[in-house]
Amino acid sequence: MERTVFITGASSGFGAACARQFAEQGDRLVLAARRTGPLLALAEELSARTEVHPVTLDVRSRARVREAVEGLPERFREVDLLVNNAGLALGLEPAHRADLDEWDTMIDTNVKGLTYCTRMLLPGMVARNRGHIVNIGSTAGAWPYPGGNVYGGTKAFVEQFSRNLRADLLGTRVRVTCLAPGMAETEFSMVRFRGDAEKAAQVYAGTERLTAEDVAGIVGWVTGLPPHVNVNTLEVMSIDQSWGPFAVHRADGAE
Ligand code: NDP
Ligand code: 8X3
Repeated sequence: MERTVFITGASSGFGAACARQFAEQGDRLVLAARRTGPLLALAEELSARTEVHPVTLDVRSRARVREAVEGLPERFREVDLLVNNAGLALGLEPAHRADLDEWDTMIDTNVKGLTYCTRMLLPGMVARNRGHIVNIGSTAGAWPYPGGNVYGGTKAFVEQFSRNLRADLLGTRVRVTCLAPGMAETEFSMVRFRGDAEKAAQVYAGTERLTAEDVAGIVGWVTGLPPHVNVNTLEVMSIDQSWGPFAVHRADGAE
């Protein structure tokens, strides 16, 4: 059955890869992001396969999210699947040197924006008694690392919010999944390092990292399972990523 899929952060990375994958299946697409150029290019690319409604949207604006949802053309009104993917990390500085404006941006996007999109689209799903929300969390939401401070905090919110949503939705056929990927090569690190391509490249150098297509494939799998199967939380890493030992500070500086 063809579905209507609403993807936030569709202008690059995971969001764009999800859009391409769902277009292959003929799903109708609402593609949202701030950058109109890449959105329109993607909409044009995919329009040969499916119906696409691109919408320039900053998820940090509650009013704009409401307008975007209320302004959906008739054919796109009944959203079956929301991929709450728009998000970002800014900086890797320790908390005592981090930029408070950047902390605000991460909280406003990854936490508040995600809740706005959820709250505006959920009533329709509940009324139709069908739907699926896939929230993109991160390994950073479960596993701390130096400089992860607020970014990791926002992703921990995403994971617990996802579980709490399912608690509220018990008795409905609306599914909620938190997908928590590890390191994946997208524009993510260019954004985190404020356009420093060299630093961004170092993150992935010499590794077989996850790709946006890997993540889209997992979103496709999770949402294609029989409707009574709800994947609550799913953590995924590349084979080249794992945990380290606890860090210990020693007064004598010994390793
Ligand atoms: P990208 O930077 O490639 O994509 C991020 C997307 O989010 C872009 O389309 C961007 O579009 C959009 N976005 C950012 N801010 C806003 C906003 N205020 N309103 C609307 N859209 C916004 O990175 P990824 O594809 O990697 O990131 C997608 C998600 O995956 C994020 O939530 C990220 O935290 C998460 N993630 C990434 C991992 C990785 O290693 N890459 C691992 C785990 C999770 P635009 O700039 O046009 O608005
Ligand atoms: C992105 C993965 O490890 O850079 O969420 O935080 S990480």
